[in-house]
Amino acid sequence: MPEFPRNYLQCGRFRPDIAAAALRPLVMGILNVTPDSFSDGGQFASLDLALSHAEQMIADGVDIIDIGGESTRPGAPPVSLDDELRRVMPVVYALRDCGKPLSVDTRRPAVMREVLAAGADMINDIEGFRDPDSLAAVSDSDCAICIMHMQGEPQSMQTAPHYDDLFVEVRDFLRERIDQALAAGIAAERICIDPGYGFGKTTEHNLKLLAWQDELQRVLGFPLLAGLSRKSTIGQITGRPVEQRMAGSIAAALVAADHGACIVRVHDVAETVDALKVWNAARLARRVNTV
Ligand code: 7PJ
Repeated sequence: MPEFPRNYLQCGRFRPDIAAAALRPLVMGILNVTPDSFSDGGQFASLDLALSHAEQMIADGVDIIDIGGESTRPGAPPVSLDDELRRVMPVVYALRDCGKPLSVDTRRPAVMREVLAAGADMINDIEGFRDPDSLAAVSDSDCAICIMHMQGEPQSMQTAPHYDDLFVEVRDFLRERIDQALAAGIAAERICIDPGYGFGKTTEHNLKLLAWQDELQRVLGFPLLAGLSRKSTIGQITGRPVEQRMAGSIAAALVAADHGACIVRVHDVAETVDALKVWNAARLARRVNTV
């Protein structure tokens, strides 16, 4: 078990436990806010859909809700600042008292500031807070931050990912961003890290990183978040389209848990929570040799 700055993650109004040997990883549920239609009817429909999805995730045992208003899938078209705010803000306002920490998946400092003012508890930035203004946007709050590694840009990152030394490059990038965050006054207990599965990585890169994940977490000393749910690596291994990747994604979440992940980011909350409960019960029994 790695040594973390604290046995909890400081996450805005919440302090979820991490790093206790008896715990399963926290489950972060992905709440994608669907693009607004131009009519008001469409806007309300997409908000309603997002809220009922969130309610279902809460009933299913989600630990953190990750709200995203910008698709960062490889090749996805860019979303304007106004559109991102229009998608995300109503969801943050509607869910702020839902009892679960709210994370927002965004790369824009302006969005970070708005959602934190509205009560968000965590900022999940796939760029690892490389925008010079992004650390300033989060430093005055006590939100958690997830620092993710990405090679290249979403538009082109999957074209020909290449590393001279995968582990060293991901580790050094994360270490540099952690140091910048600490220098900006962000307390260590607010930080978690993410190898960024699928972000400028082939299936082989992803599988190697997954195998090295515990080592990455141990040498950097910060809790690790793993996001493999429905990604193309699952598709490549199983031969399944994105709508049929649940079983593969659950298997990936269990492997990530086995390799020490403190948080898993998933679409299928109920199924992943059940799978992790079984994994955890079996794992804990394995430690007890007196029965
Ligand atoms: C991730 C993410 C991930 C973190 C996305 C998708 C693409 N944030 N946002 N880690 N992936 N921290 O879900 O397929 O892996 S968007």
